[in-house]
Amino acid sequence: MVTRRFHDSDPAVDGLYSDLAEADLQPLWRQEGLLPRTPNRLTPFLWRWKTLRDLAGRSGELVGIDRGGDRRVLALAHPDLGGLPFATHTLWGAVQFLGGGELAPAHRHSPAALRLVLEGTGVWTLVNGDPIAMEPGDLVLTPGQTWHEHHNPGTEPMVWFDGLDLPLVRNLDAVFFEPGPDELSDYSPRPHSSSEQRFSVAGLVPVVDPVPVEPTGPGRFSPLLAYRWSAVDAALSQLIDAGGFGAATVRYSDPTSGRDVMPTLRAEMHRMLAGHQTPATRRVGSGIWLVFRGSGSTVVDGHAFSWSAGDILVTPSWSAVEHEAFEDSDLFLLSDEPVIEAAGLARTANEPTQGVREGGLAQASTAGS
Ligand code: 1HN
Repeated sequence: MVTRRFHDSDPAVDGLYSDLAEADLQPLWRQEGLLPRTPNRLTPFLWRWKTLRDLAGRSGELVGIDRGGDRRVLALAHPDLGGLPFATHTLWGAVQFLGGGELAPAHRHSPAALRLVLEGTGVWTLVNGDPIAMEPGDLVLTPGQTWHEHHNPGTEPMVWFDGLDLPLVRNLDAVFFEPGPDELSDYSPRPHSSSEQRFSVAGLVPVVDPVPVEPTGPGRFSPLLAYRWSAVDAALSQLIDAGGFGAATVRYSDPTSGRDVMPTLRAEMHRMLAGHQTPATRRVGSGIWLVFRGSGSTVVDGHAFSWSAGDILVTPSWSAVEHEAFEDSDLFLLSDEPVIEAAGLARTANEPTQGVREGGLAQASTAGS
């Protein structure tokens, strides 16, 4: 058969296009932007701590915890994502406010979550019945399908960062959610969670027979559910002393396998001493940088963002990212890199330093600056 070649001016082509649309079909040759040369679906964006803290505090005064979702959570809603409450295409980022005397009741869901405590003291998160104390700088995991609830027995609020893989899991249409029982759980605060009692000595993991099977399958997430700031701080100080070049990074990992804490989420703490500047690097996958301590500036694809403690910066997939610390600084990074790696999509590249030229760069987008 001979293919009849259409020209765009041919009226038959218009007929073809409307018949295709009628049949819920789209020709590849009319798609634009489906296959960009490099990832390009997001721009960098920064939220300021002052805005986040003020609005979280006002929410605490005005809105009870039982108003849907059982959590007082302000989601980072990236303006590129069409009004969705998502920080990137794969990552949820938020600040959560739990006032003195409040309880965020038990539930569980398939999306995996972690928290990094920013302010307050004395809160307990029960994870599958194990009471985990939360203090500033601590990282606490609530892996997919684990029951979790938060208790604030004190009088002062606690504010923490929530990171989840919810956008990814939602796009995979794999979200399950279950509210907990109506009865309140009873818990006795303990100096160490049972997860830390068993798994917090580096290099030593308990031998148990038979191996318990976790609800989501063995080895799918870290059995150590809390990573204490004192340990992270000490590890970073030692690395800086050993390396002698003013910067060090630790990755939070599953002590039984060395893998990431959860299948979809990577968590790291990056320390830079005052004056340190990192090379400009690109990597596939998006990231949320939370400034835990210090101040500095990050150039993302030529846009300069200045930051200080509590600010949150989103870096898109394949953007060139370059940090400079003005004071000694600690940046927490949440990324989707385990998914990128599992899918065989990982790539990195080093770029020439972009530099921050006075007035030479657009001040990039920020919320509430
Ligand atoms: C969730 O369960 C918590 O348990 C926080 O603290 C944020 C965001 C989306 C979906 C579930 C929590 C959440 C969440």
